[in-house]
Amino acid sequence: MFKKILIANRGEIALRVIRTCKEMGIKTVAVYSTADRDSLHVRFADEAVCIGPAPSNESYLNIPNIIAAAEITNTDAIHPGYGFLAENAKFSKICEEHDIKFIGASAEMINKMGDKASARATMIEAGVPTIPGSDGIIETYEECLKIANEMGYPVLLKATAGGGGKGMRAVHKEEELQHAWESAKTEAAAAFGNDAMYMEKLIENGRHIEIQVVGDSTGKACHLSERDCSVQRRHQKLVEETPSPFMTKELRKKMGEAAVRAAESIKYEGAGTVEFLVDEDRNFYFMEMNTRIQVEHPITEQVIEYDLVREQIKVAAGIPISGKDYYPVMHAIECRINAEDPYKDFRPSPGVITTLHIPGGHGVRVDTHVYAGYQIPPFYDSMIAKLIVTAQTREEAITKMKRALDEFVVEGISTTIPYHRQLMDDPRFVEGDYTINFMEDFVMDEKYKNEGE
Ligand code: MV4
Repeated sequence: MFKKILIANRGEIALRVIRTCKEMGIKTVAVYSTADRDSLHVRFADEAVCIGPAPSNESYLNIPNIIAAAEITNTDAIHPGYGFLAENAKFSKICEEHDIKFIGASAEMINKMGDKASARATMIEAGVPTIPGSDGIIETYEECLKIANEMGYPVLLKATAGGGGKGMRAVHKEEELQHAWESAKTEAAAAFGNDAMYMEKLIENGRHIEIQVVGDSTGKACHLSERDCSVQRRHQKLVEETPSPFMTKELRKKMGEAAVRAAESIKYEGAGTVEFLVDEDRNFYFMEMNTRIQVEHPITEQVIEYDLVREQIKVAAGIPISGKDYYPVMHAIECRINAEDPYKDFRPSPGVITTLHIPGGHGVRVDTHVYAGYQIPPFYDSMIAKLIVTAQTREEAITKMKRALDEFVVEGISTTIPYHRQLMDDPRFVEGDYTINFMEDFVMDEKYKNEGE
């Protein structure tokens, strides 16, 4: 087993990894930017190394400085958390070259899954259902037009380097195609330096349901059931839950098997997530595979009694998984508490947290790095806490979430707490009747505002 792990991240996920390392008797090294000098991950780790100034490019994305920090501290392994370098093939490779175990996917795996057309081709090969579409990259507009007419509208143009919606255009009729083709290519070129496009049939009113998988160095994989992440806004997830209210026993079995097939076909090692789009008739299609621990991983941990970070570390150390699949025995919901003003188009609201009360009690878990007096730096993402509740049923979980949201006090900045209060009262959410389009006609109601605001 590793003696010392460096956590190449900040915020709640850095703390999350440090906690499991402590429980496993593994020493930890935190790295931090000058903006994070007073962060909890710096205080809770056994050692801490400053890796640069506030901008991520010069600190949390600064590969030479992170490798230097690992070398001077005699680190055996690096945990990248999520975001930053978690799915950076170059970083994964450089770690291996320095004899530091990267607790994540290999460079080859990251490249294969990071290129969306290549990931799709790999899944077709493995027999995992994919959305009908073009046979790989489309070279010219003439070819694009031909494929669209053969397939029939509506279609969706996707950038192969994309993900998270960038370089993606829905096209409902031929007249819109050329403009969509050109603007998607321009956007992809600017965002990724790669304007290669492919095409799929547009699936309307879908749900985003993902399956957690874990694979080991023997080539074996298992699944840990699903998370429903359909409640999102502009590709930012706001709430996740498991089980999905749309799930059936049969669908879970089929999706779980497909996800395991996906992971085993590429000999996936570590924790990963296979994202599916599920249509109104419960057909499911592979969308993307994430080769990292995800923000929403705690809801899975809560309903199956499992520590995903511990499992990531064990697999990275060469310990095989048990091989059995896991099915939820509880219901869990996560609300992302962001420093954003939901009444002002979710505009970021950095600043100092003057007063803080974190909810607690039975079935309540809060993963956070903030404290009263904490200054939220404007440089990084706006998530300040994850509020996770666990109960026997979905109904009880919603009741518990309302109670926990009412206990949650954050003063000095605006947060998404009022949004979550309104969501927990929303008839469509309460009925479990939501798709990825749910937020399009959601309007904030003043009555959920914090008192005194
Ligand atoms: C789709 C789709 C509909 N049809 N593909 C969004 C980003 C990337 N993960 C793929 N995405 C989508 N692909 C086809 N053929 C709809 C989306 C999509 C979406 C998917 C999951 C969660 C939220 C979404 C919001 C808008 C569009």
